[in-house]
Amino acid sequence: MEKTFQFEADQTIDASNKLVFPGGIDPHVHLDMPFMGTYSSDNYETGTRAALFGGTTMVIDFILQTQGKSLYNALNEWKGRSDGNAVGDYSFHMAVTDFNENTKAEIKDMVEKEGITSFKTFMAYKGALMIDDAQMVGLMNEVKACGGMVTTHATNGDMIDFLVAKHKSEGKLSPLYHYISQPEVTEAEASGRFADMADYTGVKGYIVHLTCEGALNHIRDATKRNQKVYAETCIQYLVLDASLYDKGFESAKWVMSPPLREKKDQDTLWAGINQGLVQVVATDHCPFNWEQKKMGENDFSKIPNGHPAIEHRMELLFSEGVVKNKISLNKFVEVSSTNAAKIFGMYPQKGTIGIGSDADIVIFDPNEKHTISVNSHHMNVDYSAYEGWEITGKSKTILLRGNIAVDDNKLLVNKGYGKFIKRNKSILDLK
Ligand code: DUC
Ligand code: ZN
Ligand code: ZN
Repeated sequence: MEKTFQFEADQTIDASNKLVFPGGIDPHVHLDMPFMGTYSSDNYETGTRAALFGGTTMVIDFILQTQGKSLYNALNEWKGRSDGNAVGDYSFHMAVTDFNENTKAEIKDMVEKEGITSFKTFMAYKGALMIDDAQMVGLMNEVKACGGMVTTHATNGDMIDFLVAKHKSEGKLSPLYHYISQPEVTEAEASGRFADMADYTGVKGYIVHLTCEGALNHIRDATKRNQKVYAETCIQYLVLDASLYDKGFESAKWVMSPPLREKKDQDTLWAGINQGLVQVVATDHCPFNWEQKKMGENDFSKIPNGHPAIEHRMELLFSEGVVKNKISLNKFVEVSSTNAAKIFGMYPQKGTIGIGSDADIVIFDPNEKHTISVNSHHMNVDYSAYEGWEITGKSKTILLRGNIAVDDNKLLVNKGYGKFIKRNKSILDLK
């Protein structure tokens, strides 16, 4: 017999004419991250607060191991910046930048004691973050044995370094050459190589910030041999394109890696979402103030990579995706929340509305129009990458673990309310 539950609510929220969906999960953000000689400008407080205003109730940040040091050393460093500071919920991926016998011995504890079940790798950024293929295969074997997942920034670091050096030697120093130094083939090649290594080792694999047709074709090829490689794109790759690199130094606002691509890649990515090849839309939120971007005024390779988007992901995806009939409302919920919860081992605590779940809920006005601007956003960054964009649809009331966190543009919870979420192993029965 089906059970029925009856509760007397202590508070009733009128959601008539609104949509109600699970709190957004952004599994790719960089808060307070030491990177390229500076720190990303949103910390755990400002970043998770801005996320909440936009309907994202949980983020997953990246711990970066320092080469030569342990994973636990990095975990403690990241806890020092995050503990007690977040407004919204968060978790960590562990980026393994130096895989060796000592690191190998720490993987099991990360999964079983710390609830960190996904391990990020960089196939680029040689000298600081990149691991080679021998380390990659070794890490994959160990992570598979522990029941975790390996994720990757899939671009060919050596090819990119060659192109960066070439352009610099030719005196080509503007932000445009950041884009020209990372052509589609650099991402396609690395994506295919990663998929092949994941297939060989049998580990669960996930490609972060996939941007282009060439890379997506490797995901499609993997499915033909019955291998599921999960793929995430980011909101900017769906709605912005490389014509933004034609603005002189102003283009530094959109210097990120991988760079923005072509219109044809946007079409490919929307199709990839609808075909179930791309399961997640994240942000790679990594903001830098203009003074920080100016570190690369005379040399594109010194521009800190990254752009601000944590606050706008849900509303941009709704406005550009659902309102413009590129994706259905159900697909919107899957790629903005539910799939990330399943892939990263948080379902059904997160990513759904149901009895026993965390009651992370967005009440959303699908008709409200508003304009994105640096003057009204909540991110700690002094420009907007989407200045003047007109949006249809607004996150109005946001509940986090059953409490109203944001109501009509007012924050009702404090720094420290955000909780670290220990994660389980991945559930891979995505529909
Ligand atoms: N790409 C970025 O643009 N920023 C942070 C790291 C990355 O891979
Ligand atoms: Zn990356
Ligand atoms: Zn990133």
